Order: sequence, then structure tokens, then C-alpha cells
Amino acid sequence: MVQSFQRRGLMLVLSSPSGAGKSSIAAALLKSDPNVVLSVSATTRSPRPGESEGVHYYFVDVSRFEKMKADGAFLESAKVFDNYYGTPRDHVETKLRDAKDVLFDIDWQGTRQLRENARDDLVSIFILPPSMQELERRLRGRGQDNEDVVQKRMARAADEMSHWSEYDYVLVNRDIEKTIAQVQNILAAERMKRARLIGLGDFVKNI
Ligand SMILES: Nc1nc2c(ncn2[C@@H]2O[C@H](COP(=O)(O)OP(=O)(O)OP(=O)(O)O)[C@@H](O)[C@H]2O)c(=O)[nH]1
Ligand SMILES: [Mg+2]
Repeated sequence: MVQSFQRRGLMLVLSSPSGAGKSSIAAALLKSDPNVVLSVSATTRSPRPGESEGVHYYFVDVSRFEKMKADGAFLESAKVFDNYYGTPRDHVETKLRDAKDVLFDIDWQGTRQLRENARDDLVSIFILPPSMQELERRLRGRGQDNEDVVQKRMARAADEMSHWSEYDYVLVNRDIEKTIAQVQNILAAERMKRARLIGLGDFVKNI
């Protein structure tokens, strides 16, 4: 008989510079794996066309954000570009207890805070583009930003990328399907880690 163990959920962080493929990877993971749920952040930036409240973000004003922060409602929070972003704590903690794996699309500042506060639950993956030229090509290819914004994203990319070595895994996204498969492999192995399994000691005692 195959013995399966209960386990605590893990926190899977994906970070990358804009345009490296993080959003496509996250979407594929959520679609392929019912055990993975997305952490929906609060942000002070305005919704873009096609974004809806509670699905992509919780859109809040600065005073509400500051109140939430002061109340300890965030697991982590940071200023990115010119806006504030934060991960609401309650949803994440409930899902982890339910043995769900929670996916985070957050930057290096937030990842650093999670590492400080929840190291045992954290699995962090940094996605790199194959080259800066390719990154710029992809940013233009999505056609969602004007030249000014593309230049801003490129400038910020170098800064975000300088934090690659703070992550558990670093993947170069040359081929999106392969990168998705690599993330799925990481998740599969991390789920089997001894420290996450509940009841393993008792099982071994009675073996
Ligand atoms: N620390 C932290 N970062 C966040 C959070 N939510 C989103 N971010 C990051 O904020 C940055 C900007 O996100 P968005 O405003 O959605 O813009 P975007 O066009 O998706 O930007 P990219 O994902 O960088 O392409 C991204 O790097 C996100 O990973 C959060 O709750 N905490
Ligand atoms: Mg994004």
C-alpha cells in the first residue's frame, strides 16, 4: 500500500524582471494544479483595463493601505515603482493550514521579508530572461506599454535581477513550456521534503 502523508502547504514565490515570463508561468501553474492557489495582493495602483477587484488585486487607497499595514494585516509589503503592494496575511495562513500551496507574484523586497518570517514554508524561484535584448524584445512584443514605460521597466529590470542569488532556484526562461515544467518539478520535489510531512515519524515507528 502506498502511504501518503498529510503535509503543511508551502509558499511558492515567483519573482522576475518585468517581461521574463512570470505571469505566464503562474497562470499555467494555477490552471494545471488544483492544489495551488494564488495570493491576491493589495495595491495602491489603479486597476488596468481587464483587471478586477479581488482577482488580480485588491485595489485600495494609500490611507487604507497604511491602516492595513499598521494593523499587521500584511505578511509582507513593499513599495514597487511608485506604488505600495502587500500580501494579506489571513488568506495565506488559512490556505497553508488546508495543505494548499500558495503562489506569490511578488518582488525581491517582499521575498526577503517572507524569508525572514517564514523560512521553513518558503520556496523561492527567480526567473531570468536569456538576455537583456530578449527581455526588451518581449516587453515590446506584448504591446501593452509605450516606449517610456518599456524604458522604465528595462531600467528596473537590472535592479530586480541583481537579487537573483537570494532565491532558492534560478531558472532561465528560454522556452516557456520547459520553464513551466521545471517549476512543476521543483514543486513536486519540495512537496516531498521530510520536514513538511506530518505523521512520518509515527509511520516509521510502526513500519
Ligand atoms: N512585495 C510585493 N511585491 C508585489 C506584490 N504584488 C505585486 N508585486 C510586484 O510588484 C511589481 C509590479 O506589479 P504590477 O503592478 O502588477 O505590474 P506588472 O506589469 O505585472 O509588472 P511585472 O510583473 O513586473 O511585469 C511586480 O514585480 C510584482 O511581482 C506584493 O504583494 N508584494
Ligand atoms: Mg506582473
